[in-house]
Amino acid sequence: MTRNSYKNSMTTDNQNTQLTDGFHLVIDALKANDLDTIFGLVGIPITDLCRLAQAEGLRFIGFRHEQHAGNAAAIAGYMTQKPGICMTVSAPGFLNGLTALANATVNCFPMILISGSSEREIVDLQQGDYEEMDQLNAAKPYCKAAYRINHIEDIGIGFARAIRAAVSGRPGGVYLDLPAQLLAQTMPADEAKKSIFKVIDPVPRQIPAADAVARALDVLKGAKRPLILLGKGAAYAQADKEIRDLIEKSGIPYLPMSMAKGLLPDNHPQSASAARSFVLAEADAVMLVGARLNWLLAHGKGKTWGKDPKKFIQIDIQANEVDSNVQIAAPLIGDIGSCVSELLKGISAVPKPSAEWIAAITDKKDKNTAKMAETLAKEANPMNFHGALRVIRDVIKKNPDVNLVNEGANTLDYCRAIVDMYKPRKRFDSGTWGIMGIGMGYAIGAAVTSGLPTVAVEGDSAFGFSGMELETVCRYNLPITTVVFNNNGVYRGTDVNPTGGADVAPTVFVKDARYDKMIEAFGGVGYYVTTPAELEAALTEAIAAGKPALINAVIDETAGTESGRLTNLNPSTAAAKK
Ligand code: ADP
Ligand code: TPW
Repeated sequence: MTRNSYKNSMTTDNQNTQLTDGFHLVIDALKANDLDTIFGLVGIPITDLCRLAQAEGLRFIGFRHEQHAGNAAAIAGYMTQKPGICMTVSAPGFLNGLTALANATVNCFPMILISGSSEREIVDLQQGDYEEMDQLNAAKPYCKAAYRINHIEDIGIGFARAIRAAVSGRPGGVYLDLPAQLLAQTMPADEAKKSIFKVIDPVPRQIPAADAVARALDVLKGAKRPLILLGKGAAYAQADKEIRDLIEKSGIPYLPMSMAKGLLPDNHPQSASAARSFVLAEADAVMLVGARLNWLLAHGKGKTWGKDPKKFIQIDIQANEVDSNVQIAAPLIGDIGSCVSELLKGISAVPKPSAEWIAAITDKKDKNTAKMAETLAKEANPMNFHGALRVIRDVIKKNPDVNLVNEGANTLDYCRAIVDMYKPRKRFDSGTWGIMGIGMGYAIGAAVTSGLPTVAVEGDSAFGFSGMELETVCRYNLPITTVVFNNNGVYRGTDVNPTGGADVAPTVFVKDARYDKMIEAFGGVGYYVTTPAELEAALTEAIAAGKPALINAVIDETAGTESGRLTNLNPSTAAAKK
């Protein structure tokens, strides 16, 4: 198909029947469901599909590597509750996108990875086709659902299944396999029109059972030291007002997980973030709202959770999440908006948390906040993580609409703790896997979806995973400022090769790398800063300009720790040589 033929591709056959084809119906199915943006990378067999998408008014954002296109789609899905769309070529393109699909599924973000695929007859007999791969079966273990559309008549239904699977219940990644032949198939246009439809109520409300609501309220009534824990499921649910009402009407202190920061502003008086260890250890009843008791919460047991047994209430849409690690006293299964609304009806009967509990938390918060303020106020030279993050905290406070993307080890851990968020769904980070490489993909997805300035705070190692997408940022002239915390290596830049050989140590990079020059190669603005004052000036200017920029922030290469706050997860053995 050539460029000029798109508009006229409704061809006529001998009987003058208008025909349409798979290319058009795929685009029609996306449009019918308001899926207006494709993040992808072209090649056989999807190049014409992507061209057609653009010709038909969809936005096509082309990437340099499929993993980042997939990450952009995933974060778009998280922000909108509509599946983000990623489109790739077969075998290698599909596999590059698969990491993002798996990551989306693990994080409960809705997305659809659509990949073209080669001739099934040849693939199934392993006869050596171009980019041969059994993609459907390769995808299955790593996503929520995987489908292939074999016949043009099924395109409408195929998309409906993919959309529903992605967004209903616990959201996740869906793989949709489109064989090259499908795109070329034709059918009468009038019949085709009837086969495409808008999915009705793709995210149905799931109302919790009354007895489960009563059980949850009973646990709260019996609690002396209650705590609410907000996870990214709570942010995703877009029940912001209900959640705020529940917290404020109950008076219960709350802790946001990383991506739930900003659901209520981090300076809210009931936030217990500055007393995190204290409240986790001391609370006697904990209500989880869209948060799993996985490694990020020490599996709900052990030292983190203190000596005395806790009663957990768990609000989640996924029934078998309950009891994953410890017994849940009151499971509340349904969508968060509905569950919280039901709880609100009975919340006035729940006694307010005791004055002692609130006073103990306030005392701890005040002490920890004062300690942190002291650390942040120190003018370290060379600049360290704290000096740089103090500035980022202040700039974000002045620009609360900014999307903040964050990855790295120390860069992630300190930024999460230091930089306050003021609005929901503004913080996007390494999430459930602690994955590196989401930086530019999430930043592009967030900037394209919201149209708002986006700041990516990146460890230098973390940035390297997706750094080539700076060209994408510049090509689409996106309002993204990337701040690279450059300390010359993975974690730190100080390791030495114990043999004295020419190779540097496994964690070490080129010293004083000029990441700021990379963006200049594509027409963006590069800044090189070595002090908090320079960082503040550069970041303020870059956000106001709303244009692609990269700030190379030189950080003391001795600052930080191995694996950030996860040092203890590195295996060690008594047999290791000292
Ligand atoms: P965090 O990492 O912030 O602790 P998790 O990703 O572990 O959060 O947990 C998110 C949880 O939220 C998942 O168990 C998921 O099933 C749940 N969830 C997602 N969306 C909804 C929703 N709309 N209603 C109820 N639960 C939801
Ligand atoms: C896909 C392992 C965890 S954190 C990290 C790596 C490589 C980089 C830390 O260095 P950085 O940060 O970014 O310079 P900082 O602030 O400490 O200086 N591959 C993948 N995911 C993970 N998590 C890793 C490797 C890792």
